[in-house]
Amino acid sequence: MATSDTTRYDAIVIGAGFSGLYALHRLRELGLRTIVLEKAENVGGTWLFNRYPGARCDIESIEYSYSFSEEIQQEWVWTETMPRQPEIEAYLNFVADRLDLRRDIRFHTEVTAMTFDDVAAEWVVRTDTADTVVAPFVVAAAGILSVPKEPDIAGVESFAGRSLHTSRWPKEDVDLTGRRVGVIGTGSTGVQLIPVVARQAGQLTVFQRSPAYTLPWEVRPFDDGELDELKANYSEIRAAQRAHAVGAARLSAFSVMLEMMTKPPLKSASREEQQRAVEEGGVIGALSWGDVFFDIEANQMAAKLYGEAVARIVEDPETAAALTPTHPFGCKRPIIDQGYYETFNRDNVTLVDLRKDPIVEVSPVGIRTERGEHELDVIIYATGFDAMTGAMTRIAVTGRDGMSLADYWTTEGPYAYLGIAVAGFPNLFIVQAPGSPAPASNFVTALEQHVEWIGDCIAHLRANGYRTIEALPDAQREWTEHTTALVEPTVLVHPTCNSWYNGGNVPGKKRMYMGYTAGIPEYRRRCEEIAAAGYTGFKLA
Ligand code: NA7
Repeated sequence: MATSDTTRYDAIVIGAGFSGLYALHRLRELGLRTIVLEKAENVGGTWLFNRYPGARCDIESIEYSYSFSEEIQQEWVWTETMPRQPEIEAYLNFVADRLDLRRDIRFHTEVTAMTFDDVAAEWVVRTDTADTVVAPFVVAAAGILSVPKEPDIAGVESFAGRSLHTSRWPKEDVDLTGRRVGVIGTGSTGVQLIPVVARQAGQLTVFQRSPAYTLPWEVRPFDDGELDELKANYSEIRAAQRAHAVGAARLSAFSVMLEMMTKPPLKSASREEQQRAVEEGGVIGALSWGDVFFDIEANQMAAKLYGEAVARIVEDPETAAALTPTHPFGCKRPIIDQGYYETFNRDNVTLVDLRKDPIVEVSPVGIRTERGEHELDVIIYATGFDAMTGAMTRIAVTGRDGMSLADYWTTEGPYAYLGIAVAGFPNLFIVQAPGSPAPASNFVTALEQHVEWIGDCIAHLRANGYRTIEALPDAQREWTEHTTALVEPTVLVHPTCNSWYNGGNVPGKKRMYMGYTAGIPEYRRRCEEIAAAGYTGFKLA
C-alpha cells in the first residue's frame, strides 16, 4: 500500500482530455490539491490521438466547447462551423494555458493500477513511471473513445508496407501521394477519412464490412463577423444548448436525426410521396420519417429508399448497392459527411464489399480477400474503439474486498449508478461511465454536468465530514433497468445492430446499450434531485 515516498493529494484525475482538464480546474476552485495523470505528452486526450486526415467534430464548434468560462468562450476564435481536429487540439492547449493547468498535470504517466485502501479510505494509484500517488478521491476522465479496437484480422503484423491506425496517427505529415492505400472501416472515422485520402492517394481501396448511413452536410468557414455575432449571443446559445435533449441545439449529427423524428410516418406515405422525399431530400429525405426509429418495418422501408438515394449519386450500380446498409438506421451513431458517396465515382477509388468477399488475411504485400490479393503500400485501420469501458478495464482497478472493475464489467455487465459511480468502488467517480447520457449527446455538455456534479459531491462530503461515498447495488440495478427500459422500444437494441453503443463491435464484450437516452436536461434534473435529497442511492460514511 502507500509508502513514505508516496505523494499525497486531495484528488487524482486520470486523463487530460476535455473532461480531465475541466475536472482539474473545478477541483482546484473547490480548494482541493489535485494532480492529473496523463499518459500522453500533452493535453487533448481523444482529440490528441485522432489526428487522421479529415478528423473533425460533427457538432458545431460554438457548442462543442466549454461553457463554464465566459472569458474562454469570448477569447477563443473558431474558424469553421464544425471544427477540425487541429483546431480542437489547439483550443484545449489554449484552455490549459489560460487556466494554468499544466503545473498540475504529470505527462508521460500512465495509470496502471489503483486499489482502494479501506482502512485509510483512500485510493493508492500506481503508474508506469513507478510513482505511487494517493488521494481519497479519484475522478477517472480516461475517455469513452480512447482505446482503439485492434483489427481482429489474421496476419496484420506480417504486412511489409506501412500500417496506420486512425487513432494513433503520427504527428508528422503522412504523404500518401501516389501510394496504393487500403482503408478498413467505414464508421464515422472512415467516412471522414476516405474522401480526403482519395484526393491524395494513387489508388484507394475501401474494405467495407458494414456500409454506413451518412448524412451529407455543408461545413464552412465562418463569414466575416459571424462568430462575433454568435459570441454576442452566447448566453442564449448556451441556455438553448443546456435545455436541449442532446446538449446541442444547433446543427449536429443528432439534431438531423431528431428533426427526422418529427416527420409523418413512412408506413402511411404513398409511393409518390416516398419518391418525392428521395428526389428532393436525397439520403436525408429517404430517412426522414417519424416511425423509422420505433418500427423496424418502417426502418427497413427507409433503408430501401436510402439505397435509391445512394444510387442517384454513385454511378456504378454494383458499388451503389454495396454502399447500401442493411442494419437498422439509428442503431449506430449518426454520421455527417462531406462528399462521401461522390468519392466512389472517382477513377482511383474501389470498394470491396466484405459481405460478399471477406478478408482472409493481411499478407506481406496487401490484403487478401476470398477473391484475391489487393496489393497495397499503406493500410489504414479505422476499426473503432473499445468504447465506454475500455479505458477503465485496462487499469487494474481494485475496490472493496478485492473486487476487480474489469472482471465485474466483463463478466456481469457494464453497470454504473447514474453513469458515474460503481458499487464496490467508493470515492471513484467515472466521467461518462455506462449509463450516462454521453453516447447520445454532445460529450462536452454531458461532461460539464458530470464534472460539476462530482465537484459539488466531493465538496459536500468534505464539508460534512464524510470520508466515503459509494453507490448502492440496488440503486445501480434500478438505474440500469431504467436506462435499458428507455431504449427497449427503439431500434437501438435491435439484434442485428453491432455498435460501440452496445459493445457489439468488440467480440466477447457484454452486450448492453450503454447510454441514457431521456436527454441531458432530465438527467441533470435527476442528478440534482438525488444530491438535494442527500445523495439517494449512495452510502455516505
Ligand atoms: P466505429 O463507428 O465503431 O466504426 C468502425 C468501423 O470499422 C466499422 O465500419 C466496422 O465494421 C469496421 N471494422 C471493425 N473491425 C473490422 C474488421 N475486422 N474487418 C472489417 N471492418 C472492421 O468507429 P469509428 O472510429 O468510425 O467511430 C467511433 C466514434 O468516434 C463515432 O461514433 C463518433 O462518436 C466518433 P462493422 O460495423 O463492425 O461491421
